[in-house]
Formats: sequence, structure tokens, C-alpha cells
Amino acid sequence: MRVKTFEAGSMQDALDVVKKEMGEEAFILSTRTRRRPAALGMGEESIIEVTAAVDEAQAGLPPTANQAPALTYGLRAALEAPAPRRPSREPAPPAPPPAPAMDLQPLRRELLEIKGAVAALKDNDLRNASILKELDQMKALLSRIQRQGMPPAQLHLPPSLLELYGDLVANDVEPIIALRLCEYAQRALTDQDGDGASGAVDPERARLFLRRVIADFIPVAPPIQLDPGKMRVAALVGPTGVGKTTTLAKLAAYAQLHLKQKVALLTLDTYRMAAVDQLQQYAQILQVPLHVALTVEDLRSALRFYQDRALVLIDTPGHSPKDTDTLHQLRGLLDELPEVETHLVLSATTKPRDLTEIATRYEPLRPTRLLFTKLDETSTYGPILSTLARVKKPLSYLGTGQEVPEALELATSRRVADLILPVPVKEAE
Ligand SMILES: Nc1nc2c(ncn2[C@@H]2O[C@H](COP(=O)(O)OP(=O)(O)O)[C@@H](O)[C@H]2O)c(=O)[nH]1
Ligand SMILES: [Mg+2]
Repeated sequence: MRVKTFEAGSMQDALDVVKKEMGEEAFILSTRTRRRPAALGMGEESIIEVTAAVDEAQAGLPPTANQAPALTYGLRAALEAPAPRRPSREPAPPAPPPAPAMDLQPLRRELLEIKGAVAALKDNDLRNASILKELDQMKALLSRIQRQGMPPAQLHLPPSLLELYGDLVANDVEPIIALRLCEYAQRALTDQDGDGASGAVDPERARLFLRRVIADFIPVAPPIQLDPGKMRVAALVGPTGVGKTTTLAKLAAYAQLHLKQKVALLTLDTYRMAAVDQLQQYAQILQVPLHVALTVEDLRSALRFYQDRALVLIDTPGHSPKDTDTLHQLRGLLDELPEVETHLVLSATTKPRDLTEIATRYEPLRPTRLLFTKLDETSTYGPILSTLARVKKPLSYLGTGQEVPEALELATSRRVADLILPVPVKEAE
């Protein structure tokens, strides 16, 4: 008994191949339709997989007149279907010869089919075990996909990357961005391994690789540059409550205490007196001058006054969308300063969609950097990545707590990539 599996684009093609390779005597043990990625990544195609068997003793013998159809699944039956009934005027065809008293052919065929099926099962025992394992994994993935409501478009990813796709989405990375990153990683891995290897990407390697892809994707800004004899101005803008004043104090403390630079603080935060009090306390502790500006014009003259300072940090109020007047004036002032660094401060706890909306709202101030605070208050960091993808500005600092000055880090691509796709515990030193 010889058992073989064939693949073809259609059932007809599959049966033709079976017939050509195994002869008229072959019979079909099983068929199934599978989906696989089409060539050149053009979606998916379905293929027919046919497992056929042939009794070697019978193979190659010329068919005899009273043999039953050689191929089950209706191949021969379809090809040899009785001709349509002739018009009654034509003479009736000669009567068929009487059936033999006892036709053993069907029984023999059934036996052969059973033998073939048993042989195929034996051969496939090992293969079945691994298929079952894979199926279990796929089942788990599918239920995860169902839970997270993903469209089936990502199913062409190999299982290891599909798993990572799920991790990214669970970390609140926008599905379309997660998909693009995984597709990019898949293509790059395939290019490294040569054609056809992408189907079996080792999960650990895929994870490390994808983390590198993510890190490459995260633009970061250098720390605020302090040049001798030159005043550097950095302004923090953004909504109320995200941590602008706290971050300003952290930056001031670092420059003053660690870098031993002369710092001055300016604020336009005049609506909330408590907020000014907060900055006044920091200024006192750090022994740096603070100027509370009531208008943008006032801010302008204060800047001239602090020419000798290495770093002037400007705190601003959170603008409501209606406050276009102050926003407009502030923009005028920032435009006048050739080397101002404007950081748009965003909280990592803000809803992903709102982050993009806020970035659009503050675009008139032309921020050149994004600064994320409150990383310690969330467990999903995907929105940072999604915002970077949409807003396309480098990341400057990360706020990781309320403590001044220690809870502030210079952003690095690697640090953010680790947050987006954490290192499995055993890899982390
Ligand atoms: N957990 C945490 N809280 C922060 C962080 N940055 C600021 N905060 C807190 O957020 C609140 C608002 O901060 P504030 O600096 O006044 O925000 P502003 O309105 O943007 O100036 C304060 O209670 C801060 O202590 C951070 O990185 N992590
Ligand atoms: Mg404030």
C-alpha cells in the first residue's frame, strides 16, 4: 500500500495529479481545504490537499471492463456519468450484459480503502501529535483574537509573530500599527533566513527582533543642550494636570544641582495661584529666580532680563480649546526665540485617541518634542508608540513619579521598546 498527499489549486487538478502519479487504481483517503499566504504577500489562497492510496499489487494494471470506478469522491463517476437519454426516435442501445452473479469488486475496494486509511494513520501518528499541538496553540490564539475583536487580516502572520501582535495590542498599541510592525519584522526575518523560512520563526528570536524593530521606530531627542555663554530656553506646553510644573522643577533641579548651571524659571501659569505657589516652593528650595509673568509681553521682557542664565525654563498654563488668544500670543513669543525647545507634555495615562487630539490642539505652538509623564501610573505603554507614529516628533524625557528631581529619565529608544514589548524575565539581567 502506497499512501501519498498531494496539493493543488482545485479538486479537479488534485485528482488529475493523483491519477497521473498513482494510476487509475488510486483511491482517495482524505481531502481538506487549507488557506495559505498567496505568493508575493497578495492575501490568501485556498489549496486542496488530497491524500490518496494505491495497492502496489494493482497499480499499473490495465483497467478491466467490469472494474468499479477507480477513484472515489466521484472522480470517475463524474467523468463517466451516464450519457443524457437519447431521443426516442433513435434505436435503443443494446441491453447491458447481465450482472455477474456475485460482484466482489466493491468489497475488495472497501477493504483496500480501510487498509490504506490504517496505513496512513500509522504514518501520520507523529505528524498528528505535532499538528494537534499546533492546533491547540492556534485555538488559544484564535480565542484571544476573538476576545480582542481583531479582524482576520493578521492571520497571515506566522504563529510566533501573531502571538507578539496580540501582546502589542494587549499593551494598547493601535492594531494597525502593531500589524505593520509585525509585518515589517516578518519580512526582515524572511530576508535574513531566505525564502520560505518565515513560517517557522522561533518565538524568542521573533520577540527580540520585533523589539529591535520597535526601538528603531522610536525617535528620541538629545538632552537639553547647554552651551557656555549662551541662553537656552525650554518651554513646557500641554493640558492642565499632566505634570508640566513638576517636570519643570525636575529639569531645573537637574541642571542646577547636577550640572551646576545657572537656571531661571518663568511662568505664565497665572490662572491657578496654587500652581504658582507650587513652583515658588521649588524655586526657593533650588534657590533659582522665578518670574511670574502675567502677560506674554511681560514674559518677553523677563527673558531679556535673564540673558546671563544658561537655562531658562518656561512653564505655561494648560489651555482650554477656547483659549485661543493666549495660545496665539504664546506662539508669537516662542516664534521669536530662535533656539527655544518646546516640549509638548502628555500623560501616559491619557486615552490613546485623546493623545492625538491634544497633539493637534497644541500644534500651533510648534512643539519640537514630546515628553511623557506618569509612566508609573499606567501598565500599558502602547499609546506612547501610537502617538509617536501619528505625531512624528522625537521623545525627550519620561516622567516616572512625583518625586523631584529623581523621577525623570532621558528617553531612549531601547527603554521605550522594553516598555512596549517587555523582556521575558529570564532574559533580563
Ligand atoms: N505619578 C506621577 N505623578 C506625576 C508625574 N508628574 C506629575 N505628577 C503629578 O501630577 C499632578 C499634576 O502635576 P502638575 O505639575 O501640577 O501638572 P501641570 O498642571 O501640567 O503643571 C501633581 O500631583 C504631580 O505630582 C509623574 O510622572 N508621575
Ligand atoms: Mg502647572
